[in-house]
Amino acid sequence: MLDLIIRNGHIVTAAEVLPFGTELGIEDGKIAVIGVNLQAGPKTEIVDAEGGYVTPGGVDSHVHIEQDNAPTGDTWETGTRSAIAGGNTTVIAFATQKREDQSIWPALEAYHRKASGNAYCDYGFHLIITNPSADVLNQELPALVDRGITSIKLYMTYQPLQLGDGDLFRVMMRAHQLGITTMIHCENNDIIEQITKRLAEQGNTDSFFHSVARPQIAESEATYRAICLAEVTDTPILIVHMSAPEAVRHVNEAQQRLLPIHAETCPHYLYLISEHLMSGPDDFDGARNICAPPLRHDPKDLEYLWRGLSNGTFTVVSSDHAPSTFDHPCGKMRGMTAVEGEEKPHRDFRKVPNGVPGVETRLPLLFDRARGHGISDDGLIRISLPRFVQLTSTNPAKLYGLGDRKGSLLPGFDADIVIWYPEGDHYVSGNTAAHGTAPNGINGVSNPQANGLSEKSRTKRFIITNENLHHRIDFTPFEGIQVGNWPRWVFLRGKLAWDRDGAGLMGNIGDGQFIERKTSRALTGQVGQTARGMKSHEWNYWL
Ligand code: DUC
Ligand code: ZN
Repeated sequence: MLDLIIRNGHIVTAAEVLPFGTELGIEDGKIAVIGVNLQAGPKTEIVDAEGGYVTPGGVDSHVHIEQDNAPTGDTWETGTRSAIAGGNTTVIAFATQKREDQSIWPALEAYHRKASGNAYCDYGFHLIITNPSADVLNQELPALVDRGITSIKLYMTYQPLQLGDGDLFRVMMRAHQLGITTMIHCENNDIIEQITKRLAEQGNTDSFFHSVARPQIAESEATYRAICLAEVTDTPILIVHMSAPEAVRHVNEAQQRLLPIHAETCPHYLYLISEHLMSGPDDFDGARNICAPPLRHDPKDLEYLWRGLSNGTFTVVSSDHAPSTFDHPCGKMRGMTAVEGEEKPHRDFRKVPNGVPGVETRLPLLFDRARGHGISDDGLIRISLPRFVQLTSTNPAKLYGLGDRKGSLLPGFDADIVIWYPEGDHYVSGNTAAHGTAPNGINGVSNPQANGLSEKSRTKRFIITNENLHHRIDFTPFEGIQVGNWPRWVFLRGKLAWDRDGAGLMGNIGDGQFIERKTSRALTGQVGQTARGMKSHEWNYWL
């Protein structure tokens, strides 16, 4: 007997938009059947999608939640409720090994403790490795994989986290053996430090100069180096949050040679430019948008990334949700300090925590461009609806070892589902009358904004405003941007977790479960190739 049937929706998969009339049948939290005229039993709840699109729940595979280095950021409670309100049913966050940690386990246990019982959506962890001792690589990493953590992240910048090429090589060789995906933050730290020093000597430390300190070439050089390391160690990598066309060109070239090089970008690199880092004469507002790699200078840079989404260069769009509160002495305003005897406060981008919030806005911002393919009449580059699903859900699930249960609307998969508002002529109203059970509360979460947009929803345009978001951050970098749709209903494993026109958040804190992941699958290129200029037998001498 089906628990739930979703009718009258346009179901979008990673491959196609299914014919209108196709229905989803859900039982015990899983998708049981996809078909037409599904039979309801006496207890089956019917959801009428009213002609709206139906997509898999978002898998945001790059979010920072409650990390030690972001004291003013989101907690697991606030970060995952924001995730759900933006249509995400799974997030993959980070657990960090500190440089002094000889073992990864204490840090990992601590991150588990923070998340357990406090999440509204399902979750996993990537491990950030900063001290790749022989013990960690040989003993602990295989045990980590057995515990369902099958991806690692390495940094080429930030002194407390950065690894040199030798360590990158050693870790990547191990990743190759274990079949796990390595994420890499690619920026050349020395270039950045030298430019930053010179900028400071000339008094150029206002928020805008963050983008000058981290030029495209710093991202591009490190990206090329990471690709070379991946090539010689024959291991799949994902280059996180790419913002520089100069760097993306290296990915393109590597993919043409069928190397397993994956690329990720984020909505802030698709919508914002360095102009958004400028502060006014008396404020430090531009500091809100400080993130690394930085926002780039030219709208053409954004266009290049959109083209990369459309043509398949990028595998994943994540949010890199890494918020810090703006108006807090440990948040973004840490960079603005009063100086005795000086009329104006001193503004210093070097003291500003990097990162912006975005887990809740990722899907609406991408969905807004998910119509057709190529360039539309308004000159904007579009992606297809299936491509939207691939980038935001199916690909991250497959790449990170969730490809047998998340990220696709298929029988046997978790019933993680987003229903969007009907569009155009299909649009009926923003009410929930078609919904079987009346929502009756927010289940313990104070969420006064849940209903805030229901009137606006009738206008078919949604204006992003921080007041209506569910993180605990005092700004969004996307304030004022209009998008054409928003997740109306979100189901987590078959249970209604978000009802935008009803009570908002419907799930309970703790509904989200830690999901053990399998080893990853390369989605681009293939492993088993010999690096350029090497003969295959060379491996035998040193492997
Ligand atoms: N850059 C990072 O490297 N980490 C978090 C946020 C950011 O902008
Ligand atoms: Zn990040």
